[in-house]
Amino acid sequence: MVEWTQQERGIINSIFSSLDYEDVGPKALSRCLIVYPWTQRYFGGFGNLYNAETIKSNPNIAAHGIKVLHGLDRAVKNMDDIKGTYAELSVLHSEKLHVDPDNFRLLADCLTIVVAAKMGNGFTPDIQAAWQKFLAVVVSALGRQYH
Ligand code: HEG
Repeated sequence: MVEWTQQERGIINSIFSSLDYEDVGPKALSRCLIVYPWTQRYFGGFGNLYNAETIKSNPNIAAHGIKVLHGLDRAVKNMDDIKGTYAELSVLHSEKLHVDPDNFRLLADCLTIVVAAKMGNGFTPDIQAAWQKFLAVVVSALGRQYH
């Protein structure tokens, strides 16, 4: 089981409490689709993904980016059982959506880059460490139900 220090809990809660979901969610997902174009295959029904500009202005992608971020709220609220919290979501991504679990890390990395860019100097090594630990646990939990 993952152990969290009070400092780590504080950092994760404080990042999420000031997170601009409407800005960060779309930016992170569109960055993932642009930087790793093979991830576009899961979004065939989302409309125009022809190039970086159309991806960035695609309202379905924006909405889904926000939805994914809200999906992370559940992990923040259940930091001591992220695995259990995501059991169902992991099954959905595996069995129904057939999302390659490697992609969770790619999206997590894009999210880190977007958050770091927004926080600037505030994204200290301590904050980065807690943030990346949190995302690593999320990525692992989402990949748990694959077999
Ligand atoms: Mg996934 C649906 C969360 C990574 C592709 N994703 C969803 C949903 C949530 C979610 C909450 C809605 C589930 C529902 O309708 O019950 N996704 C989520 C998280 C992360 C993640 C928290 C990782 C941080 N998803 C992810 C990645 C891909 C992907 C990396 C593909 C590259 N997700 C995906 C697709 C759907 C969801 C295609 C269905 C979208 C739809 O048809 O509306």
